[in-house]
Amino acid sequence: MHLHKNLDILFIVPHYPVKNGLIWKAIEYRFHSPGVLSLASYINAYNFKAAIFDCNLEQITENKFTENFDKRYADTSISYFGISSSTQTINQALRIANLLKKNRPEAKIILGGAHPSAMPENVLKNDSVDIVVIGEGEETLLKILKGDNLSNIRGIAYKENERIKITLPAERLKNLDLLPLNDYSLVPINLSKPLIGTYRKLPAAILVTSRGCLGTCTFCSRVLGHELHCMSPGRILEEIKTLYYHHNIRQIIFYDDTFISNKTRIEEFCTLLMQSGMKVFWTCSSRVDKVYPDTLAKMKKAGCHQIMYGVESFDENVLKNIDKKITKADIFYAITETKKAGIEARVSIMIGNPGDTELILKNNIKALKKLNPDIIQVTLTTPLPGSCMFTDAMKNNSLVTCDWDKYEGKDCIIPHESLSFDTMLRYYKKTYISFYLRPRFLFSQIFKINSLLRLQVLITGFFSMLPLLFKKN
Ligand code: B12
Ligand code: SF4
Repeated sequence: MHLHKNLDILFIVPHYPVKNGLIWKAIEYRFHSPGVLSLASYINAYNFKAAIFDCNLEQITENKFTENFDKRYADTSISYFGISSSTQTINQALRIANLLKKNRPEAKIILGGAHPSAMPENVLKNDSVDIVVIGEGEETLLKILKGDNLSNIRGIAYKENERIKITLPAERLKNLDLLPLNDYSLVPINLSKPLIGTYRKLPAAILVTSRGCLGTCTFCSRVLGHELHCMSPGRILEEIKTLYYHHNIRQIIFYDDTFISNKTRIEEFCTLLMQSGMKVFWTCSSRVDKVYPDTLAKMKKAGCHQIMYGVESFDENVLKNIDKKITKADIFYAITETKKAGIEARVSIMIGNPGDTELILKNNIKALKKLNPDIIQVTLTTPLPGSCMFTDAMKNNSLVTCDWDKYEGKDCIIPHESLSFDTMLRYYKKTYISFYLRPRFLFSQIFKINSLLRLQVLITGFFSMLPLLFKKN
């Protein structure tokens, strides 16, 4: 990592503390922020000096922030601080902003990322925040650093004479290949730690190769909007080459919302990766309605070993209510074909969507057992800022709390029309336990043990279930 005496901008990614309870305590993961890395690489390419202080990747908790910040940056002059935040870290991000404003009053503080993009006015109410960047940040931030008049910069919210002004939305970047390659030396990439069960080889890193999603799911916070822009297969390969040859990365976790939405792009990528001779394992996410057996076969050959599918529910009515635009038949087809191709299927399921009943939740468990994916991930429906569900709940005054620390799927945020929160929690545990602790699943896992890593996955997975069995929450 480079330490400079003068920085035009220091990006800060707050630490995301995994709270006690539910299943997350047992299965930790951490990665760099692809958005912040892209911003810093872009800004540096324009001859400004940007650095990243990624407290999440480095596991620097809030109470250790000042000590670590001073150690690195006490003698560095910094013109701008750029803090990236989700809803779950916004309270901490604002406390950090207050601290920096007090100690470095001459520096300007900019916030960006999922939460500030969804709630710019709310974030700007904090006295320490000078500017909020809404949505994709590269071009907007460059204009700020160049000193353009704020009123002429699209895609920001700022204060003028105590009043908050929001400019017109920024135009989206149409060609992601024009962005400079990510400069991975800006982050300690080797500290990345993937979720247990989602990798075959270490070290691992994440990569995002597209921006935006054409989907309209009501629970999803769409930071970069509905337009979908993708890097070309060649560009993806260039990113992987840097990770592979300069940072020794052997596992890539694609964090695109829907990596395989474009059949031609993905197939070309697979061909290029196979021709390159690099031996990398990789995983990605997809919608269930974008699955083709011939593409899956190519993906498997090129090193893909797991696909995460946003299933959410097996009930057609609930799927309609959340505007998922998929059917039960799509789900069964995608998971079956994925397994047939020799790729693991990881499935996400939600509890507490509009229309859910106890019977539906029971049927979801039955369907999961029948379909038998390799990994399931259960979440309690949480209306995240930036999602339609959140906007509707605001309009209807049905939010139980606006304490953002509670928006991590552990607390009741909107009352459900028929299920109590306790019932939802009960089904959360029941889904995990009845899926993972059934003999068929356990036996199949024992037979899959062909390496130390597999054994570790099984043991960690088993122990992560114990709190669900014995603890009240
Ligand atoms: C990769 C990813 C992760 C990674 C990395 C997170 C990170 N710090 O970036 C990991 C796996 C660690 C992660 C974890 C979580 N994530 Co996440 N994650 C994503 C994902 C899939 C892609 C983000 C991404 O890299 N996009 C590509 C880049 C280029 O875009 P970007 O990040 O938005 O960055 C651009 C702009 O936002 C802006 N920008 C961002 N930061 C800043 C800062 C400044 C100063 C400026 C000027 C601009 C700016 O410029 C960037 C470049 O254009 C998004 C979904 C999505 N499509 O956005 C969810 C998403 C961001 N995650 C989400 C959630 C809920 C979580 C978790 C809580 C999940 C969990 N239960 O554990 C945790 C907590 C994260 C945290 N640290 O707070 C939600 C956040 C919703 C919200 N309202 O806050 C999202 C939007 C998913 C969703 N659709 O609901 N996540
Ligand atoms: S849940 Fe997935 S498919 Fe739906 S809008 Fe969000 S990213 Fe797109």
